[in-house]
Amino acid sequence: MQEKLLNLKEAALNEIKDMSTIEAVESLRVKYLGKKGEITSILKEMGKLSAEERPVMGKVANEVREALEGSINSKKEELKLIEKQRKLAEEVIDVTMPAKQFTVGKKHPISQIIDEVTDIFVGMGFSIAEGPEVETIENNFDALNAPKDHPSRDMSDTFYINDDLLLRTQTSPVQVRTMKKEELPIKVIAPGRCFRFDSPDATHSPMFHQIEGLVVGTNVTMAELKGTLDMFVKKLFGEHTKTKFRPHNFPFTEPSAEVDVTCFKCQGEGCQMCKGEGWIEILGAGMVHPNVLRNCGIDPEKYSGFAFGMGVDRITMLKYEIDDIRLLFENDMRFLNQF
Ligand code: 2NL
Repeated sequence: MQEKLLNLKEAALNEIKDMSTIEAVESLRVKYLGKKGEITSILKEMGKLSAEERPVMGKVANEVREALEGSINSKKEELKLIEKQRKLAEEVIDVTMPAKQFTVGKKHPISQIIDEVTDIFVGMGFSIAEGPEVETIENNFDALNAPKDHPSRDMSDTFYINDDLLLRTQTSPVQVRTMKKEELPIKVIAPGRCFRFDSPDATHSPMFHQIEGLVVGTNVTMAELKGTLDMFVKKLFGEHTKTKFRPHNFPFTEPSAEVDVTCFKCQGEGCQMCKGEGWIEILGAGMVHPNVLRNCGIDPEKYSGFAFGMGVDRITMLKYEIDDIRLLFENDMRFLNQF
């Protein structure tokens, strides 16, 4: 029996020596020392031995078991260490490797123009006002003196949400909110997105951008409107730029005007950009209609105001000579990277 044990020990130790995986060592442990293992089954036969033989055999058996366990454990440790070193060698980080190139984005041309225009007005003491894109019919049409049968109110021109709400068709409701809420004097500009039920083509987009301005206080005059816009276009298009006011009609201003500037490409000579006119229309403006002031809780006998509005997309297209508004909203990086 003792010889059997010692032979098993020799065999097991030999096997362990050449093992290269933890799994193999573990199955060897089960094979010899497990519940149904070879050494375990020998030990079970110890009951058959005489009282003198038993302690001797017991001692040998324990020594064999301890030797095997020791050898198994140290082999496992050795294999774990090898595995760890292999991983460390494999996962080494090359700190000299060049970093991944990443590209920095840039401002969309429309955002560039919005920032440029708002900066000019902030420089003249205006603050920036913002409001929701989903507006009430009251703020978008009623307060602005739009006649009940005005074509812009039509279902086919405006995105209605329900009987009270719509997607704002201009940024004027932002100024309406300002007049209803804030103390006078008011001097704000409102840049933002607007929506009209238009089929997209080279000059129309159902989503577009506007910047409107509003000044309300005591003795605000048309001369100040002209002076403000004159200064603005000189800052935006250059010192030599001149303005021309042409009579127009808006429901929310009286009197109203469309404002042209001398072509910033030909300085008024006439070119392709201005279609030979020498002038380019860029703004609408006027004195705030007394009804609008009244609708917003301001007494038109005591106070007056001027307002103006411009299409940001149109100005962007003029400045960068873009001939199709849809290009501004397709977000093709090959296009946008040019500005
Ligand atoms: C244009 C013309 C304009 C206004 C907008 C305005 C706002 C209030 C009261 C009175 Cl709260 N007027 N805005 C006035 C005149 C013209 O825009 O061609 N926009 C692209």
